Amino acid sequence: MKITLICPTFYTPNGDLFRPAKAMMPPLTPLFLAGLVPPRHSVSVVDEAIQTLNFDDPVDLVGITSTSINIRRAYEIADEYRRRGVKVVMGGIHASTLPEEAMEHVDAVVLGEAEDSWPELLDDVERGTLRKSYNRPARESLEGLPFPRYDLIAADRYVKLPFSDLPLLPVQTTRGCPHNCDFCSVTRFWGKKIRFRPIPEVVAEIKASKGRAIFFTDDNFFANPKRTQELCEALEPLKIRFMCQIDTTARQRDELVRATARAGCFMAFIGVESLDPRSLAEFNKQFNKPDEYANLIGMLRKHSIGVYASIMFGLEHDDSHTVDTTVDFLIQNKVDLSAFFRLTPFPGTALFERMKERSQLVDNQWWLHLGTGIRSLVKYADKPCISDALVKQANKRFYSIGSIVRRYSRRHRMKLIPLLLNLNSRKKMLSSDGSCSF
Ligand code: B12
Ligand code: SF4
Repeated sequence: MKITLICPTFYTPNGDLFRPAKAMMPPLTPLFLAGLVPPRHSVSVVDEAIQTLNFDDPVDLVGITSTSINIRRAYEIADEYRRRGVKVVMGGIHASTLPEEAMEHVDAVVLGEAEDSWPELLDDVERGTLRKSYNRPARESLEGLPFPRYDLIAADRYVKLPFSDLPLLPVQTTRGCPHNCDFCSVTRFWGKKIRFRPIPEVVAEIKASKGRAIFFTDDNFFANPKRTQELCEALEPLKIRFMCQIDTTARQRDELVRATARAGCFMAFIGVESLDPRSLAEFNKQFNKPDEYANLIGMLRKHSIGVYASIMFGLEHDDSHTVDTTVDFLIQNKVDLSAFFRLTPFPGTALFERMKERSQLVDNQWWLHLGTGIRSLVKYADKPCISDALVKQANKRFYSIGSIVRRYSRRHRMKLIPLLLNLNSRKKMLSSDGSCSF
């Protein structure tokens, strides 16, 4: 069979499809699913953000991965292939959360983790016995997962960092997160219990990829300090540079941060979310302690690890003053990069249920209407929610030339990388009028 695996792009608030000249990183999901396809089939991968889909290319089966951000586009693609008589299947976090909705657009939905159901589905397609849905239990052990097919990426369409011939490559070493922040889909989907891939397999995968720049997609790279320490020791000889995602409790882990830096970490993505304890309480993220953010940032800088802060605006008490206080803090503390998001109630999360119950959703199916004029996804009884305007305000200040210069920290081990990434973010921000990136 000829199989095409697609990661759809998404609609920006301005109604355009997101299509950067170059993307930061190839999507892991289709590469990983391609790795699970038996060699008797031929398989290709399309990252629609940087590649154009040709619906006329002959194909027997199309597999689409979905999030709530790209689902509108995902359904359009599915509808178009089915109109042409091609079988289409879908999986991923959105289709798993709302399988009935997805079934309207595809021949089969794969719920949850697909290590066992995807090969089963492929056999069924060959036999002509495709079912409407597949839902095999998640594997307890992550031993023996196939390596993602990094050979299938259009490498020249991604930003290259100066120290690597290949783009930043996504690698997953764990699944699950022990926390349960109420806006996040992770714990519900992957579970609270962390499952680990064997370290030798992670090392072998990185070696086989030939990548020197890695993004560890684990939700929480520090979730199990002992294991992270071991992983870092095993990574050190590979001489890679990597980014990872950690939570703010890293402030208590100086030794681990040191080991992570030695292993090659140059940037940590951190779910800071807010400086306001009221927001953190609403998000069920009280383990974030705003009083200790500065220490954490200082500690990471001491070890030459850059900070990429993720911030969210749009709760009822957020206003333009909140943005100013937050951006002042980020500039004063020389935070290297920030992603500002509008409050987004993803279906299946506690946040979504709460806002729905309080009639605070602008649209109960906002994901189907992204890019059709919706600016903020939530509303409040006595005032409009201005999250989109707050995001714009934050982007404009944080990515102003003055701010970039003030934040530029010579102690950073990769010196030029934060500067390049800032200029890239500034370019993106200017071309999108500072709006949220989805
Ligand atoms: C790494 C990551 C990123 C990276 C992307 C890296 C990359 N290029 O690969 C970056 C940092 C760029 C990113 C950005 C964003 N992300 Co993100 N990201 C993740 C993260 C941590 C891991 C994704 C991953 O690689 N998983 C590994 C793969 C193998 O797992 P998987 O996709 O779930 O696939 C498995 C199954 O779902 C299934 N499957 C999936 N698709 C299909 C398709 C078929 C046909 C089949 C058979 C099976 C199948 O099979 C796979 C194997 O079991 C997830 C959280 C998580 N743990 O999943 C969030 C997550 C996907 N991101 C999320 C969000 C919201 C975003 C952003 C909008 C920013 C934000 N607000 O946080 C942006 C949007 C980017 C975009 N263009 O869409 C949300 C999505 C929520 C939702 N309901 O849609 C998640 C779930 C995190 C969360 N907070 O809840 N992200
Ligand atoms: S936001 Fe981060 S820390 Fe919170 S549940 Fe999601 S992955 Fe875990």
